[in-house]
Amino acid sequence: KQQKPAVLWFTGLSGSGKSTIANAVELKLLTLHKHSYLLDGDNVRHGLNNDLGFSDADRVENIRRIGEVAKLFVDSGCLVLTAFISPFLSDREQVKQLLAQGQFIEVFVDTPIDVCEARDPKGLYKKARAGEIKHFTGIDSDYQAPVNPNIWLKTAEHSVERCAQQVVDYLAQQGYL
Ligand code: GGZ
Repeated sequence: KQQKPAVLWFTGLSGSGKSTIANAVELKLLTLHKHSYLLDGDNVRHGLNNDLGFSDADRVENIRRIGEVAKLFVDSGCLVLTAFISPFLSDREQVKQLLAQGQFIEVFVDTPIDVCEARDPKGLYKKARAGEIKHFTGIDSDYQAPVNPNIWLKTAEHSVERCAQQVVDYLAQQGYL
Protein backbone atom coordinates (compact mmCIF):
# COMPACT_ATOMS: atom_id res chain seq x y z
CA LYS A 1 0.00 0.00 0.00
CA GLN A 2 1.18 3.49 -0.87
CA GLN A 3 2.10 5.81 2.03
CA LYS A 4 0.29 9.14 2.39
CA PRO A 5 2.70 12.10 2.74
CA ALA A 6 2.39 14.43 5.74
CA VAL A 7 4.34 16.40 8.30
CA LEU A 8 4.63 15.13 11.86
CA TRP A 9 5.16 18.46 13.60
CA PHE A 10 6.70 17.88 17.04
CA THR A 11 6.42 20.83 19.41
CA GLY A 12 7.56 21.14 23.01
CA LEU A 13 10.08 22.71 25.35
CA SER A 14 13.85 22.32 25.13
CA GLY A 15 14.66 18.93 26.67
CA SER A 16 11.09 17.68 26.27
CA GLY A 17 12.23 14.79 24.06
CA LYS A 18 11.17 15.97 20.60
CA SER A 19 14.32 14.87 18.77
CA THR A 20 14.70 11.65 20.73
CA ILE A 21 11.14 10.53 20.02
CA ALA A 22 11.24 11.75 16.40
CA ASN A 23 14.42 9.69 15.86
CA ALA A 24 12.74 6.62 17.36
CA VAL A 25 9.70 7.14 15.08
CA GLU A 26 11.98 7.53 12.05
CA LEU A 27 13.66 4.20 12.85
CA LYS A 28 10.27 2.48 13.06
CA LEU A 29 9.20 3.99 9.72
CA LEU A 30 12.46 2.79 8.16
CA THR A 31 11.71 -0.73 9.38
CA LEU A 32 8.27 -0.43 7.76
CA HIS A 33 9.97 0.68 4.50
CA LYS A 34 8.32 4.12 4.55
CA HIS A 35 10.10 7.16 3.12
CA SER A 36 10.71 9.67 5.89
CA TYR A 37 12.98 12.60 6.62
CA LEU A 38 13.74 14.35 9.90
CA LEU A 39 14.29 18.10 10.04
CA ASP A 40 15.86 19.25 13.31
CA GLY A 41 18.26 21.77 14.75
CA ASP A 42 21.27 19.78 13.56
CA ASN A 43 20.40 19.90 9.86
CA VAL A 44 18.43 23.17 9.69
CA ARG A 45 19.60 25.65 12.34
CA HIS A 46 23.24 24.84 11.52
CA GLY A 47 22.68 25.26 7.77
CA LEU A 48 19.75 26.96 6.04
CA ASN A 49 18.87 28.96 9.17
CA ASN A 50 22.32 29.70 10.54
CA ASP A 51 21.58 33.42 10.22
CA LEU A 52 18.81 33.15 12.83
CA GLY A 53 18.95 33.40 16.61
CA PHE A 54 16.30 33.16 19.31
CA SER A 55 14.52 36.53 19.27
CA ASP A 56 10.76 36.24 18.68
CA ALA A 57 11.22 37.50 15.11
CA ASP A 58 13.98 34.99 14.38
CA ARG A 59 11.92 32.10 15.77
CA VAL A 60 8.99 33.16 13.56
CA GLU A 61 11.27 33.15 10.50
CA ASN A 62 12.87 29.85 11.59
CA ILE A 63 9.48 28.13 11.68
CA ARG A 64 8.30 29.78 8.44
CA ARG A 65 11.29 28.44 6.51
CA ILE A 66 11.01 25.00 8.10
CA GLY A 67 7.34 24.90 7.09
CA GLU A 68 8.24 25.73 3.49
CA VAL A 69 10.96 23.07 3.41
CA ALA A 70 8.64 20.51 5.00
CA LYS A 71 6.09 21.26 2.28
CA LEU A 72 8.68 20.52 -0.41
CA PHE A 73 9.42 17.15 1.14
CA VAL A 74 5.69 16.41 1.40
CA ASP A 75 5.33 17.25 -2.30
CA SER A 76 8.02 14.63 -2.96
CA GLY A 77 5.87 12.02 -1.19
CA CYS A 78 7.74 11.92 2.09
CA LEU A 79 6.62 11.57 5.67
CA VAL A 80 8.43 14.52 7.24
CA LEU A 81 9.26 14.76 10.93
CA THR A 82 10.15 18.18 12.36
CA ALA A 83 11.57 18.66 15.85
CA PHE A 84 11.61 22.34 16.82
CA ILE A 85 10.28 24.09 19.90
CA SER A 86 7.99 26.15 17.63
CA PRO A 87 6.68 28.07 20.64
CA PHE A 88 4.04 30.22 18.93
CA LEU A 89 0.52 29.01 18.11
CA SER A 90 0.18 31.36 15.15
CA ASP A 91 3.35 30.04 13.48
CA ARG A 92 2.25 26.43 13.78
CA GLU A 93 -1.17 27.45 12.44
CA GLN A 94 0.51 29.12 9.43
CA VAL A 95 2.41 25.95 8.60
CA LYS A 96 -0.84 24.00 8.82
CA GLN A 97 -2.44 26.45 6.38
CA LEU A 98 0.48 26.01 3.97
CA LEU A 99 -0.33 22.31 3.67
CA ALA A 100 -3.35 20.44 2.37
CA GLN A 101 -6.03 19.00 4.64
CA GLY A 102 -4.65 16.17 6.74
CA GLN A 103 -1.01 16.87 5.88
CA PHE A 104 -0.18 18.61 9.16
CA ILE A 105 -0.09 16.36 12.20
CA GLU A 106 0.64 18.25 15.40
CA VAL A 107 2.52 16.22 17.99
CA PHE A 108 2.63 17.81 21.42
CA VAL A 109 5.61 16.55 23.40
CA ASP A 110 4.10 17.46 26.72
CA THR A 111 6.83 17.42 29.32
CA PRO A 112 6.50 19.69 32.38
CA ILE A 113 9.23 22.29 32.59
CA ASP A 114 10.47 20.98 35.93
CA VAL A 115 11.10 17.61 34.27
CA CYS A 116 12.90 19.27 31.31
CA GLU A 117 14.94 21.33 33.74
CA ALA A 118 15.87 18.26 35.82
CA ARG A 119 17.00 16.46 32.63
CA ASP A 120 18.89 19.53 31.34
CA PRO A 121 20.94 17.41 28.88
CA LYS A 122 22.97 20.37 27.61
CA GLY A 123 23.03 22.46 30.78
CA LEU A 124 21.02 25.19 29.05
CA TYR A 125 18.39 25.63 31.80
CA LYS A 126 21.18 26.13 34.31
CA LYS A 127 22.69 28.81 32.08
CA ALA A 128 19.30 30.42 31.49
CA ARG A 129 18.61 30.55 35.26
CA ALA A 130 22.02 32.13 35.74
CA GLY A 131 21.16 34.75 33.12
CA GLU A 132 23.87 33.53 30.76
CA ILE A 133 21.29 32.72 28.05
CA LYS A 134 18.57 35.29 27.42
CA HIS A 135 15.12 34.64 25.91
CA PHE A 136 15.14 30.98 26.90
CA THR A 137 11.84 29.20 26.21
CA GLY A 138 9.88 28.57 29.40
CA ILE A 139 12.12 30.88 31.46
CA ASP A 140 11.99 34.32 29.87
CA SER A 141 10.45 33.49 26.51
CA ASP A 142 6.92 32.25 25.83
CA TYR A 143 5.80 28.70 25.05
CA GLN A 144 2.22 28.47 23.78
CA ALA A 145 1.11 24.86 24.17
CA PRO A 146 -1.15 23.28 21.54
CA VAL A 147 -4.84 23.32 22.50
CA ASN A 148 -5.97 20.38 20.41
CA PRO A 149 -2.93 18.42 19.12
CA ASN A 150 -3.44 15.36 16.93
CA ILE A 151 -1.07 13.37 19.12
CA TRP A 152 -0.41 14.11 22.78
CA LEU A 153 2.72 12.56 24.26
CA LYS A 154 3.30 12.46 28.03
CA THR A 155 7.00 11.76 28.26
CA ALA A 156 7.22 12.05 32.03
CA GLU A 157 4.84 9.09 32.29
CA HIS A 158 5.79 6.92 29.30
CA SER A 159 9.02 5.62 27.78
CA VAL A 160 10.50 6.89 24.51
CA GLU A 161 9.63 3.52 22.95
CA ARG A 162 5.99 3.79 24.03
CA CYS A 163 5.67 7.41 22.82
CA ALA A 164 7.20 6.50 19.44
CA GLN A 165 4.78 3.57 19.13
CA GLN A 166 1.87 5.92 19.94
CA VAL A 167 2.88 8.07 16.94
CA VAL A 168 3.23 5.09 14.59
CA ASP A 169 -0.12 3.67 15.78
CA TYR A 170 -1.77 7.02 14.97
CA LEU A 171 -0.26 7.02 11.47
CA ALA A 172 -1.47 3.49 10.86
CA GLN A 173 -4.98 4.15 12.22
CA GLN A 174 -5.37 7.33 10.17
CA GLY A 175 -4.23 5.64 6.95
CA TYR A 176 -0.84 7.32 6.45
CA LEU A 177 1.15 4.06 6.31
C1 GGZ B 1 15.34 27.95 23.52
C2 GGZ B 1 17.50 27.54 22.82
C3 GGZ B 1 17.83 28.85 23.11
C4 GGZ B 1 16.84 29.71 23.63
C5 GGZ B 1 19.60 27.88 22.34
N1 GGZ B 1 15.61 29.22 23.83
O1 GGZ B 1 17.48 21.58 23.78
P1 GGZ B 1 18.12 22.03 22.53
O2 GGZ B 1 18.93 23.36 22.75
O3 GGZ B 1 18.91 21.12 21.72
O4 GGZ B 1 16.99 22.67 21.68
C6 GGZ B 1 16.91 24.08 21.81
C7 GGZ B 1 17.14 24.65 20.47
C8 GGZ B 1 15.87 25.41 20.05
O5 GGZ B 1 15.86 25.65 18.68
P2 GGZ B 1 14.51 25.61 17.87
O6 GGZ B 1 14.86 25.91 16.45
O7 GGZ B 1 13.80 24.36 18.13
O8 GGZ B 1 13.69 26.83 18.53
S1 GGZ B 1 12.46 27.64 17.94
O9 GGZ B 1 11.49 26.65 17.40
O10 GGZ B 1 11.90 28.37 19.08
O11 GGZ B 1 12.93 28.53 16.87
C9 GGZ B 1 18.11 24.50 22.65
C10 GGZ B 1 18.80 25.57 21.84
O12 GGZ B 1 18.23 25.54 20.52
N2 GGZ B 1 18.61 26.94 22.34
N3 GGZ B 1 19.15 29.06 22.80
N4 GGZ B 1 17.11 30.98 23.95
N5 GGZ B 1 16.25 27.08 23.03
